[in-house]
Amino acid sequence: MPHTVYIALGTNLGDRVQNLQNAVKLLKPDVRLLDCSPIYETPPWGYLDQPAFLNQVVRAETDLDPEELLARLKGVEARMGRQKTMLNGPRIIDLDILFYDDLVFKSGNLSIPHPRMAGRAFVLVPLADLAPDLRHPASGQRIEEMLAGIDTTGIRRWSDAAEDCEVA
Ligand code: PH2
Ligand code: MG
Ligand code: MG
Repeated sequence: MPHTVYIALGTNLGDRVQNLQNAVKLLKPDVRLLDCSPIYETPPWGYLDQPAFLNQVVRAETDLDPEELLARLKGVEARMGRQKTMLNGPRIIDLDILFYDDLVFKSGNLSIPHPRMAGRAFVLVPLADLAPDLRHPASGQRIEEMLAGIDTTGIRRWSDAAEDCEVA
């Protein structure tokens, strides 16, 4: 049985729309796209002195296990030329696993669900478009509820829903 996963994409260098599209293409065929959120432009979070991001969330299915999926995401980041810079700094592409079925999992280098998604409007806004009723498997909160208390100042929709989402 394939696993349903949610992946957050972020980029703030170069041709940002192209970066999002390339990342999704490079994930195939191991990671098959089911649906995409609209793209949002979001103010930088964590480290402020850098360009605005484009963020998107996709739902996909895969037969990879969580560690294999992480390795696959890191491989795509590397192929796209991502350089190791500072924490929360500028990047061509960042690919993060948000959810993997309703798995709660922690190893040395991977935590699922993504441990820092709760406070991050740039993740929760697109995720709420895609899956408002999805429940966080540890807290039981729906995504819409997680978003309710969050400051979304400066976030604006960049593209209409999933215009570039080529579902497999
Ligand atoms: N990613 C970060 C740090 N800050 N800010 C925005 N707006 N979007 C991101 O994807 C982002 C960020 C680290 O992964
Ligand atoms: Mg990230
Ligand atoms: Mg990351």
